[in-house]
Amino acid sequence: MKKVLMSVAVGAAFVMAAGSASAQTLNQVKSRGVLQCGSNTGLAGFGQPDAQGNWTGLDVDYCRAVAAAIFNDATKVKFVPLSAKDRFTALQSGEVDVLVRNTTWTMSRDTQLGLEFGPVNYYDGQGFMVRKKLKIASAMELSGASVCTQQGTTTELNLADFFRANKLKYEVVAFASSDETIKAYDAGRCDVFTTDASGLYAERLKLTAPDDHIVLPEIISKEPLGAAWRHGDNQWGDIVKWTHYAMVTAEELGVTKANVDEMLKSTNPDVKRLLGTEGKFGEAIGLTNDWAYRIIKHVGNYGESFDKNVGAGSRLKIARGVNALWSKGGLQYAPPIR
Ligand SMILES: N[C@@H](CCC(=O)N[C@@H](CS)C(=O)NCC(=O)O)C(=O)O
Repeated sequence: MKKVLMSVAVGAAFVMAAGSASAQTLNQVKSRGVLQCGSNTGLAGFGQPDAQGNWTGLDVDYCRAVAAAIFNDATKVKFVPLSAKDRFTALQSGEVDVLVRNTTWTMSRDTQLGLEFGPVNYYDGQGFMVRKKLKIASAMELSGASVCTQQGTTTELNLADFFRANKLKYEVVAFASSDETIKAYDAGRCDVFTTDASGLYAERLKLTAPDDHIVLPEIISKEPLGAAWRHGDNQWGDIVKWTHYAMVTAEELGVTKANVDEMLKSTNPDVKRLLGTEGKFGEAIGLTNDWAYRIIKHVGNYGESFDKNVGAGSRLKIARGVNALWSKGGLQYAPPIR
């Protein structure tokens, strides 16, 4: 009996310890009154500021959704632009509360940097872009090419793997920022530009003559892009995770920015649990029970954000593909809210 009580006590202490450590980021964000979100320095569709400093993008919407859930105000976000090399240090040091910056979830990043990775908000893979005039149809024809890429990315590593595995010669021309990389490619300092496929479409828009370039058919890696936060802050992690899942669930249930108020009257139990008209799911993650209502009201569901930022309603016009809902043949799948 004593033994049982002991283990209960140890269990309770553990829960409390985890609870207090975990509430740390949420408390900091609440007392600061603003979420600090690690962002791209400027990648169309994912995260970039306009001339007035208004940020847009799929990653930006994710951060806005977290802010909406906490503050009922999607504008309470400070976007902190981070280069590929600096992004993890900024998160580790506490400069940002969360990193949503087209960042690939890899085992080493997840297990060796004191970080935690969350749901994949965009399933990507690495590709290549070349000038049409080179008349190259496949990456297998790239032997001897010079390749422009960015330091501190998975891109650099995959590039080396691909050329080595296929016994192709190449020369890397690596830069610290995406601007330098794409400018060097545009200026003809390298034959090939490589990054995540989504990034190829986004960066192509910056070229002097975008139509003079083609994206080759090969996708050489898996790039699951998602959010990251500090390891150990589990409650904060729950908020970041469930924000994405709420957006996916809303899409699945047909709850949109436009109809969310109407949906408050829904008798569908799944909709009721999502919007907090039934259950205490928000309180369980340190928020209010209308947390997901706030997300949908201020930001919209996942499909709406995808279409507007990277999909049919955007300049990038990327197909939903593997980022479609699981029920439509894609990989976006949210665990049930119950
Ligand atoms: N997903 C890859 C690549 C991410 C990445 O940093 N891509 C570049 C090229 S598209 C970028 O966004 N650069 C913007 C910057 O450094 O400001 C990773 O996590 O390493």
